[in-house]
Amino acid sequence: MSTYAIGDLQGCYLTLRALLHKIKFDANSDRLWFVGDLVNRGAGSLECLRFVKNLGDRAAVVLGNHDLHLLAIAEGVAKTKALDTLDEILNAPDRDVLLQWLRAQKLLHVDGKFAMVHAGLLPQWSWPQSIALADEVTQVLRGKHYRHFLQSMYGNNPDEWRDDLEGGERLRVILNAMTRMRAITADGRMNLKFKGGLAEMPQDLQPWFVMPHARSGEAAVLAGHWSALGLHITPQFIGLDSGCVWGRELTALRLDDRAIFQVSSQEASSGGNEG
Ligand SMILES: [Mn+2]
Repeated sequence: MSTYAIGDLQGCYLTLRALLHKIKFDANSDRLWFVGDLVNRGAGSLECLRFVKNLGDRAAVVLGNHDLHLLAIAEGVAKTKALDTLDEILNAPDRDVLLQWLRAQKLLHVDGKFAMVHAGLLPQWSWPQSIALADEVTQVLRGKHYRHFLQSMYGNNPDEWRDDLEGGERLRVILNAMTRMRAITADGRMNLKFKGGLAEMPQDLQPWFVMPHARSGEAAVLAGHWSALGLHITPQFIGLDSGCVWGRELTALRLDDRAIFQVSSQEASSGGNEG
């Protein structure tokens, strides 16, 4: 029995099947973690969503920005963007069951030596605080006012954490850090525009995960969301988005021994730009 953490699917169902074949996935005993962005940009978003949902408690999932975007479109509080490939889900006979399941997923998953979040954690947060703040958003998403939350989640401000933030601003900062952040300034402000690789990063920015901190206790943080970073492994941080939807690889990390498995994209070329 093994547990594997898998990078951003973004609808790359054919590549997911190839990766599961490569790791000899045993549906009866193995477990799969997904770093979020199950859907969008790729051609197999509906199949990805159905597959992961059907794993039941053999899967652990955290929400990504594309997953939340899907929920907002489905509720009529956001519009489909030019590159979105979400119509197949929105028109599916089982859409309500799928979307209800998706909305109930967490922002942060913690289990033993690993914690998983789609984008990142702010350096101002203690580890217990990160767990509590992720849960604040989860409870709102699972609660009766979720539609209002999905409507108010868009936007880049405030760009930094304060303990006295309340309401929509408080939830937006938590959500932006956990589902969109890549780079941060030395004084802890999120820069939500930069999407490039480390070599292109402006001098006044740094990756969120190099900030000095003790924020994840004994756990190493697993994240996705940053395809230009690619597979990135340090003792305390592992970035798993290796750009499958952009024609590169889909990655699985076996948590038991940190073995890495990769397959090349099996998708028809999307021809789009990374973003
Ligand atoms: Mn993302």
